[in-house]
Amino acid sequence: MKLVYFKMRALAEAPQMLMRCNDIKYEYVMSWAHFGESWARAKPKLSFKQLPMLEVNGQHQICQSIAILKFLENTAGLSIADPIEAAKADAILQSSQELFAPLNPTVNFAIGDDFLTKRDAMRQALSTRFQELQNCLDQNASKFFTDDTARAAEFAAFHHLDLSKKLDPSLIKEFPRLETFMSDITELPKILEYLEDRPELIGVGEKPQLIIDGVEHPTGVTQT
Ligand SMILES: N[C@@H](CCC(=O)N[C@@H](CS)C(=O)NCC(=O)O)C(=O)O
Repeated sequence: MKLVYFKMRALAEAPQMLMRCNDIKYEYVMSWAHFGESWARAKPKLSFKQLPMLEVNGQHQICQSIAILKFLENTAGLSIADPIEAAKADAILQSSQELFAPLNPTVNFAIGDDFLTKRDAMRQALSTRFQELQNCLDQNASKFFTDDTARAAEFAAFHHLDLSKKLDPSLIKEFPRLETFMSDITELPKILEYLEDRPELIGVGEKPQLIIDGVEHPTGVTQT
């Protein structure tokens, strides 16, 4: 499988965590390397004109992060048999992914006063959704949302909670159950290894860059 994306810490995180944790082999490919042209030229040819995209067997292209995560969940044999429980898990997945904007673009790209304004404007909405996610965890006695298995919903929630620490590390501290959830995720096989190996995101709010193979690159959709 090929996961095609950009220089960002955003919608490619949860799929990668799910794949690493479940021994699904994949290659992470930058859009310009995959398409052999700039993103501006490749974009109009894509079905939904955005990334990430998962390419399977060199012939199937799956776009939309939730569809990618659900496909990977199925591939890993993690589907929830009970339709009610499955639908509830999907609701949590969708609610987690709704944290994407403005959190992810702000952390990856905003600088200076723009960063500070966006950070302060989104605080309340983030806290509300964090509380809702914490309530879901409080509804059962297991480690994760459905049981003790991490699936798409868990990896998506983890990513956004983790990214919020780059926006404002104090936010998550009001939610002890979410902190326990995050620490349980990091104890899963290969996850710590993934978190330590992935490109480091530095300069948030000032000059956001990803350190890829030891080299600092500005975040974005253009080749550097
Ligand atoms: N609903 C889509 C959103 C995808 C999205 O916003 N992708 C952004 C990067 S995170 C993108 O492709 N940006 C470049 C562009 O829109 O031209 C999903 O969940 O996959």
